[in-house]
Amino acid sequence: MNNNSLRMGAALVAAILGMALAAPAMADVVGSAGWSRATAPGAKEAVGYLVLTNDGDEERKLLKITSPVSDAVTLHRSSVDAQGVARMWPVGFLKLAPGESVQFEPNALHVMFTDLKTAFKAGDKVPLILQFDGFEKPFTVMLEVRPLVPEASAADHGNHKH
Ligand SMILES: [Cu+2]
Repeated sequence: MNNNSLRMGAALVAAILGMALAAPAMADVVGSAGWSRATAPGAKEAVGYLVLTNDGDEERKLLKITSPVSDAVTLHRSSVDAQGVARMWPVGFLKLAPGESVQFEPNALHVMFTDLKTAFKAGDKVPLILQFDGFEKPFTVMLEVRPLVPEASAADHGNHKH
């Protein structure tokens, strides 16, 4: 290989890399209607709700969920049984089929912030950063913090034990 072919090889590699990097981001998963609840004094946990919709034609898997307000952001599901006892368990990952929309809500699927770095106050906007497979970059959904209401804690958390 002489210098010229080396240079051409390097140029070709750069072109291929450039094409990969320039591939359009597939913005086919959309997050909307994000909200949360103000935290009680001293509380180290908070909840988050939103709607995720897969507008694309491929299944998308939620790989990672993070937020600057907490180092521990996980997905939970909760339900209330026939005896009125609320239970909650972690959900490892979430898949969205093409066209599928998933609604997070109290007593069902929710985002759980644990070990909060800062209290949530009504009117705050909390960023939730979601990374789906097939996306080069994560995207952010803002959660609008609603006031804490007396009955909310039970509805949001049930008998939540971490
Ligand atoms: Cu939870």
